[in-house]
Amino acid sequence: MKAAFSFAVAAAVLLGAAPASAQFAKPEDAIKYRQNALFVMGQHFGRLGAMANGRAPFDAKAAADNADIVLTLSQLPWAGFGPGTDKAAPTKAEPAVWAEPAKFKAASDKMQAEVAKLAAAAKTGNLDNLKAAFGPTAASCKACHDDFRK
Ligand code: ASC
Repeated sequence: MKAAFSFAVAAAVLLGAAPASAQFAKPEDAIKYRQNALFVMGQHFGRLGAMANGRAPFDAKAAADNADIVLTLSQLPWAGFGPGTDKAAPTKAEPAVWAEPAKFKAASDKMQAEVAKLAAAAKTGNLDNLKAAFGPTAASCKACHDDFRK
């Protein structure tokens, strides 16, 4: 039992340390994965934006639900930017993603931090809180796109 547990922990540690590309059968799959995660995230983020900007009526439950979806999705794309996924399929990702990994990680961390605040704001059920958190989150999306997306 103890040995089996140790083995499981060791396997988990090894898997965690493996390159992100190892999670995908082919580099094209990693590209598709990150693009689709970002696309779905954009759809749900857009619904929040419509409420924050008065283009759609504020619905507190929908806002909280959409923000939670964005929060989950915000954690996914990064595994799809592993080694060898820079040009295996059409992509708008700039070479800087792989040339400046620390800067890219900082940008993705910043976005996830803003999204976490957005989700907390949405849970308050207060439109003003949603509005206040939406702008900085959109700015964190844009900052990453400016530097890392064609
Ligand atoms: C969106 C979306 C993005 C961001 C970005 C913010 O709704 O799909 O990528 O907002 O445009 O500047």
